[in-house]
Amino acid sequence: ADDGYDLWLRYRPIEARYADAYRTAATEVVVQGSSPTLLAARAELNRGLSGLLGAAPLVSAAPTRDGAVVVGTPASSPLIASLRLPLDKVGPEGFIIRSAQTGGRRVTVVAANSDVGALYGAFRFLQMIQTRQPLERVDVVDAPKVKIRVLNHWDNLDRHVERGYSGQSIWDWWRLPDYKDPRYTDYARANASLGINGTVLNNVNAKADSLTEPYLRKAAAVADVLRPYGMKVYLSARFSAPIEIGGLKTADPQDPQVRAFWKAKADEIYRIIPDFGGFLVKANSEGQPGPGDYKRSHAEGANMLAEAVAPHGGIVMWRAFVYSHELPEDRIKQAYNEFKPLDGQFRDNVIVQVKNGPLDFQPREPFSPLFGATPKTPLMMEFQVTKEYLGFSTHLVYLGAYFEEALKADTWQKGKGSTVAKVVDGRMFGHRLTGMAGVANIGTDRNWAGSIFDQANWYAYGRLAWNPEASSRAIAEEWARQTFSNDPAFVTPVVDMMMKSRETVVNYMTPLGLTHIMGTGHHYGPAPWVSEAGRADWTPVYYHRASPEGIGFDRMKTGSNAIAQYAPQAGKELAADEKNLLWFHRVKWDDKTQSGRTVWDELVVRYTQGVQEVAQMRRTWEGMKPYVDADRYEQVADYLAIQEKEAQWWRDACIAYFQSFSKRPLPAGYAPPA
Ligand code: GCW
Repeated sequence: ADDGYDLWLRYRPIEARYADAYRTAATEVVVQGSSPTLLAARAELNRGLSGLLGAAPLVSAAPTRDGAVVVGTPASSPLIASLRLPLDKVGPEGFIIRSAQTGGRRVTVVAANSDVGALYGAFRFLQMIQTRQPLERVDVVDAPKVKIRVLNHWDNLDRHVERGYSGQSIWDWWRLPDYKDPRYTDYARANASLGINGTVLNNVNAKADSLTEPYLRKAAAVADVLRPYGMKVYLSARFSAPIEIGGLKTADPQDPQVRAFWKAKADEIYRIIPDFGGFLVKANSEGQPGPGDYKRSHAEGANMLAEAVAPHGGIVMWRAFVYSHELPEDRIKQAYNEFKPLDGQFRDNVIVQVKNGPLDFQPREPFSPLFGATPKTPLMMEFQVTKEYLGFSTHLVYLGAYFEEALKADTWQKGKGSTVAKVVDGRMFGHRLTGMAGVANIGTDRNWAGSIFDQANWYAYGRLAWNPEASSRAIAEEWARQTFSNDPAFVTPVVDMMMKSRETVVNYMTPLGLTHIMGTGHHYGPAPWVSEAGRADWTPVYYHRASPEGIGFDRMKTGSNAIAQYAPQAGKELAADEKNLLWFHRVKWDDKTQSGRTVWDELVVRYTQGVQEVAQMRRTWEGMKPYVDADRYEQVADYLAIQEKEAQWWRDACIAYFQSFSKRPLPAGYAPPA
């Protein structure tokens, strides 16, 4: 059955009418060098070309004919060294793919400065065939613009995945380290095909156990599988580990014994995993321990860990997702308030990891005001690939469009064009330590991600981590071609559908800047009426503030003044954008929106539009039946049916609830179905 296991690395035979051209262009695989990474490149080319071209390619030590594909580095390959390619342009992980002549033969060279760069190039070469690009005169020069490109698994040691909608954790801790599930290799291949170069194996809500020797040995076994594919292993560290597994009475970062614990722990980790990447830490957030428990700052906490890993070349990714309900403050202001004053206090191997928005991965949020506000502290982007607040894995929502919106946002912190992407890739303040994290949507489901279209979100995350200025439309197209079909009759409508799907989910869940009105705890369906959720900042009514007078959260000067955390021009633009209306403003039901309709009418229209758009997605998909195998076609079709039913649920529930305040009729033509 075609269950989606192969992701975008399907390598199915290409159409007969193109096959000959590609057979001529890729006759022979010549990988010069024998490191595990280069052997992985050779194996991938073998696998890919065998599938695509219908027969295994010749594998030779040196080119013997036209159409040879020569892969390697100047160090591994005398041939590549002799070509004098401009490899100084592509850094340690980039590559050049170029048509060349050597010994009177026409070849395609895949060259890099490192073996991993060559592997990335091999994947790109296969992708060019998968997407039917011409191979006659190839000249691709590419390199990642961001250094740390990591997945964050919110995977617990008992294999439950927090906010995971695709089965259990793929990390089979019980059978590790002795049994290495072959799936780890496929995971590494998929990530390497995108250039993802690291992974945090365990949940940020971490258990100290993950830092004990048995678990380190298990993590080391995973690292062994991932290493040839250029991926490093990182671990989430529980800040109170010195107490839980170190036998100490405190985890105070100023305590010499605590510092000694972390130093010794880091030394131990690097003995077991010599290329360990470093720690990810969630501290003083949602009940997690942290330096604040000892009246120490986030910088003091982060620096202690950073000092411990520094001698080994490790880093600390310290999350800025902090908030506490004890503060009387607007929750969305807290991260900025805590971290902005710490700018300049972090060690140089610390990078602060910031969610795209100041709240929590909502269908739409303005960008976090921390981006651009810390010239002395590198910030990495944290995107959520798993769709916690966007319909889990049954709703079709292409997040590439979401990620692109966040990356393109202009912070105005150094004048016009100071985009979030420029903060993330380090150009804005000249930072060399740069990064992007994606909270993984990966699990034990055969299709990895819970649905076929959720594979596109993993894919888009990886491509944007490589190049934060890439076009999400181009990425969607690449993915659709590799995953399904190159037929324009398929590609065009499906890419259009993917690109619109983000705005669609905003329409049927949280239009006009509404936010956090999902069911408390699970975050799936609508529950704007919940007024008691244990704490105010988890309560939908706290966010929408609907009343007989109006709706929305005043975050302007007259209210919480969160708007003042942005550069003035950015604040102006955000506040004027109707997409953020109820996020920044409290308005009356009869206030006019840009369409000329009242706020109430506009809400009804948007919710309805969301449902109609899902119905349209279903029709589009029905037209795709001829291009898709039955298994994958049916699953997508069934999920879209769920999505339509639930979009209707969102619409009806939210309109009925908000109408109990607005007391206004539905606009003409917008009555719910009988
Ligand atoms: O989105 C919220 C989730 C929590 C998560 C937290 C975080 C890992 O509801 O499940 O915890 O964010 O990002 O730390």
